[in-house]
Amino acid sequence: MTPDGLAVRTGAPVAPLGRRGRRHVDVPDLVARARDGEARAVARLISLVEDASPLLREVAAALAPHTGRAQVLGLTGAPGVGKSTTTTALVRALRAAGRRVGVLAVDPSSPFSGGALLGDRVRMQDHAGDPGVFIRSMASRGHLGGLAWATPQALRVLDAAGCDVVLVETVGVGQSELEVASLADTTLVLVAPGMGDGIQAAKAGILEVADVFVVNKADRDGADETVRDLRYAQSLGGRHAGPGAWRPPVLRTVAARDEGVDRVLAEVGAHRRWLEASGEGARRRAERAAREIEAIALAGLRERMGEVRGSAALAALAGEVVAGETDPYRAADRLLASL
Ligand SMILES: Nc1nc2c(ncn2[C@@H]2O[C@H](COP(=O)(O)OP(=O)(O)OP(=O)(O)O)[C@@H](O)[C@H]2O)c(=O)[nH]1
Ligand SMILES: [Mg+2]
Repeated sequence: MTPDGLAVRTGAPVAPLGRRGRRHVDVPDLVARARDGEARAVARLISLVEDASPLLREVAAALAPHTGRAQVLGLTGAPGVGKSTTTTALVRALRAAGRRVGVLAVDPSSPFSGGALLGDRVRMQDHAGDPGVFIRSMASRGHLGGLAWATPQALRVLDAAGCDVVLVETVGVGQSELEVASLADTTLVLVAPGMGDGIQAAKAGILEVADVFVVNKADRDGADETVRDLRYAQSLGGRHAGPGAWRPPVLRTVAARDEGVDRVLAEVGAHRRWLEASGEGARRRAERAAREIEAIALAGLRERMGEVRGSAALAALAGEVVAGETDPYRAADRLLASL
């Protein structure tokens, strides 16, 4: 694997992180090569996202006409539940069906892990040398916008590169993981026997984001109980209860042996058809774009606020507040208006 976390079709070594920003980048050429499916160009573009490069504005403009085609599948679940194993099995099945596949492994909890870490655990050697697979792990590298900002932009790169399906693996079931999961067209929530029952799942909020439940490690004791718990928790209501609503199926897999994976893909297909028929698909895409705009705008605001800190303008306003000439709300309004 290269330092870019890219498994396939690597050519010359990629520059270390610190030097990347200083190299000349020909954006139109890079985008054209990515669209031709050149793995190194795809990797470079995603690195620009990770580094929050100022070139992203140009990249986004160049990518825009070529996006909107990829189907995004989110995989989330507790550490060790089998997300990477399932991802690998799904990639294998999708490749067998002739689909081009992208994999993004994101770790919202460790912004400084510097990529590579998670992707390593996807059994990438299985797909090494396959030009129809892009695998990339991603961290936000401490960028102020975080992964809510970075993930959709990386998705656009993979989308424009011709991926039919992009799998997004996140670690854990915390708030930021749920946020990333909610970017997906279809979200798979993985659970394993003995790793928390359906009630815990309900508490963690994963019932709300799941479109398909996968009880992995079904070769272990307790799988039946886990399935039952999830079904019980579902029966208590939630967003899936109404008429015409999608009712998330609860499936069993043994990802380590590729068992049950075809069924998962069949349900993903059924969910996709439901998304189209119900209009929910269009709603999700609009919601995703809205969040993306919001995240970019917020990151811009934060950046400008950072410049404000310690500035003469802020000092002057602080002086007025101390002197009782204005109140902090009005001062904040004036500050915002000046940004
Ligand atoms: N018995 C059994 N073990 C499995 C199965 N699927 C995965 N495992 C094992 O469970 C362990 C964790 O699998 P991963 O795929 O790395 O799990 P993960 O959810 O990606 O883990 P993190 O990325 O660390 O959160 C590995 O040792 C796998 O071999 C399964 O169906 N049955
Ligand atoms: Mg993993």
